[in-house]
Amino acid sequence: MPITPTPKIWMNGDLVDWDQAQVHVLTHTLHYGTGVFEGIRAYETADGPAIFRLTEHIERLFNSAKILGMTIPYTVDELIAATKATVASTGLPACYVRPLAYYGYGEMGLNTLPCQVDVAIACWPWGAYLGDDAVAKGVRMKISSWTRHDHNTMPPAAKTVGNYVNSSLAKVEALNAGYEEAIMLAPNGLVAECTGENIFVSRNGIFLTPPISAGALEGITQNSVMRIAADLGIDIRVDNIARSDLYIAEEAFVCGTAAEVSSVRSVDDREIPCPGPKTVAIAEVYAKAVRGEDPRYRDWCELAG
Ligand code: PPE
Repeated sequence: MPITPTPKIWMNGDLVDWDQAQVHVLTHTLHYGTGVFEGIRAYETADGPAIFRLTEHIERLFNSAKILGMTIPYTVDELIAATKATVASTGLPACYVRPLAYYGYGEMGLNTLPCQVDVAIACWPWGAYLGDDAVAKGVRMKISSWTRHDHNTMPPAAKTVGNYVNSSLAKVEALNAGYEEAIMLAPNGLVAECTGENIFVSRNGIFLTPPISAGALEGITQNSVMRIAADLGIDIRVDNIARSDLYIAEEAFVCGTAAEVSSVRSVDDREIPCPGPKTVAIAEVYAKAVRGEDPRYRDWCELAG
């Protein structure tokens, strides 16, 4: 998806002009994938742009860094303030936000211990991630031939830059095969997640979403959707899902910051009733919650200004 520039990018403490936010080609992370990142959305609200669950996203960035063994040279509060300043500097009512902590220029080789840690935060307008009207139309999905990382290979719970080679392989394979998104299985064959979303499947009236132990990222949208569903009286649980559960699901959806809530229309050409009534109900409340329109979830919206 093409990027539309915004005026400023935050780099190591300063808001610099978009075109000046450059790195050297010998930046360590560019060679070895040794970075951590986040994906956050700011939504238009009556009180100005509000960044959805910003604190949890920045906390997860620090957890990813901890798993990688990287020390970010800022505090959580400093990066929360920096993210708010960056969003405010765009002048946009809504945008996507990408914080990235990476090993910078100055060291080569696999030893990251002497490397300098740089941090950047960029924003740009980003529309529908899995196509317009993804709740009503639904997404055609394919089980990937690529396996999600094993916990002792590349910890899937950390949002590290290098982890996304696996996601890109799966995404491109699915697109080339005529599908819109891929579902990744863990090394033990159970369902893990999608290339950039968590997955929920309804079986026998109960929605299930795979646990971190199955190779899923601890999704902040996943967490939000579980609270919303529970408040709607929908039975929703974290539990393992087998591939066959997908084929005979009563309804299914995927969710993530970029994708929001998107229905699943089919998996490996097995049709799933779409859009499912519970999916629609959850998506409607989620759309209101992120825009500060539901008082029950107002504390999830952190104003940029
Ligand atoms: N799993 C993966 C692998 C993943 O990348 C994401 C977010 C999620 C689950 C959902 O997590 P959360 O956003 O906290 O609900 N994917 C981000 C990156 C997308 C991209 O193309 O870049 C996102 O949605 O921002």
